[in-house]
Amino acid sequence: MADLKSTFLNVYSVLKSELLNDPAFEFSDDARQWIDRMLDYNVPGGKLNRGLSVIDSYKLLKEGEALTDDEIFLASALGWCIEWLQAYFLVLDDIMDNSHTRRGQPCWFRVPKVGLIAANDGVLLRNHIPRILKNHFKGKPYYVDLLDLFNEVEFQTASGQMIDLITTLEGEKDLSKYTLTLHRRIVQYKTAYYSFYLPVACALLMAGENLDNHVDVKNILVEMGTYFQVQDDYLDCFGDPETIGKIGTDIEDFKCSWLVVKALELSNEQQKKILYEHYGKPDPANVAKVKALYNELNLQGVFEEYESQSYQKIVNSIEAHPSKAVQAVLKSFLAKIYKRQK
Ligand code: GPP
Ligand code: MG
Ligand code: MG
Ligand code: MG
Repeated sequence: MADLKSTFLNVYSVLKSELLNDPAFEFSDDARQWIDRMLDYNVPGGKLNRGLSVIDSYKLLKEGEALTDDEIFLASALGWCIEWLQAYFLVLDDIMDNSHTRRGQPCWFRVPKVGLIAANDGVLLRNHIPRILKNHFKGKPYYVDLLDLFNEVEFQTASGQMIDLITTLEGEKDLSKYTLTLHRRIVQYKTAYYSFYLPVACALLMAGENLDNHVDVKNILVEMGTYFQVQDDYLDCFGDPETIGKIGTDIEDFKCSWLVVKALELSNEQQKKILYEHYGKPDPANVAKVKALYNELNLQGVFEEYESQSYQKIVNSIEAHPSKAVQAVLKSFLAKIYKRQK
């Protein structure tokens, strides 16, 4: 049997071809080609961690029982719905963050002749999700719960994204409001729900579980998602752009990044002055000043300390969970991101 990733990629081709032949729209050749290229450019090129986690989690919840081909297909389709959601968020996030590259290529809106058509492509990507769900899950007892889950998580993400964006508004740039509490709130909503809770929640629904009975699992996953976004903030400045496939813009964008929050916490008055003067300006010279201060404050060391503490804390909460199968799901997810470089 082919390995999991190639099975997963085959399902992408099936789902794409269904969307390209959607009877609800009369495709011209141009339209079909546009969607085809837009999907290939934005959907399958990432690490696929979120999508693959649905299949992994479902397997672990089944505790060693062999999955049928149908179950593998369905878990993969749900995984792809999350990858579609992620593609939709990233296409729009890159416009909002004025980013340059993503997954080692220009951001979609920067591709010649795409520009702000990318905004509509984002809307289309988002609308593909309920179409995939309708095609493959309509008769299932958990269909309504799936729709509700995707809607809730999208709402949470857009709300987190809004806080992320309005804190950076021109004229209201105020570093004194950047605290760990604000940071936590932003990342919990903009990242943790869709990246961590959603894949496991999809697997739980497929396994016939009621999500109301798994609030403890949700809390652990939100903790993991917070840790993941701290890594993302760290890599934005200290990661290798070749490896992470994107060039950081958090300093220029005046983002409430974990790094600036820590820097504010650790700075003396004179160092704070440097931050107030240079943070959130587009000029590379200003960015360099901020980065030099981050080095002076040894933020790499501070991050490493955070990373091991946070990891240990999450492992402890996982091990306190009564179900061994759920523990395995959570541990497998955590192992995928611990000390990641991309
Ligand atoms: C990641 O933030 C958050 C998202 C991708 C959610 C976007 C939500 C929308 C409703 C558009 P980030 O900007 O730090 O991610 P990256 O570093 O990958 O650009
Ligand atoms: Mg962003
Ligand atoms: Mg961004
Ligand atoms: Mg980032």
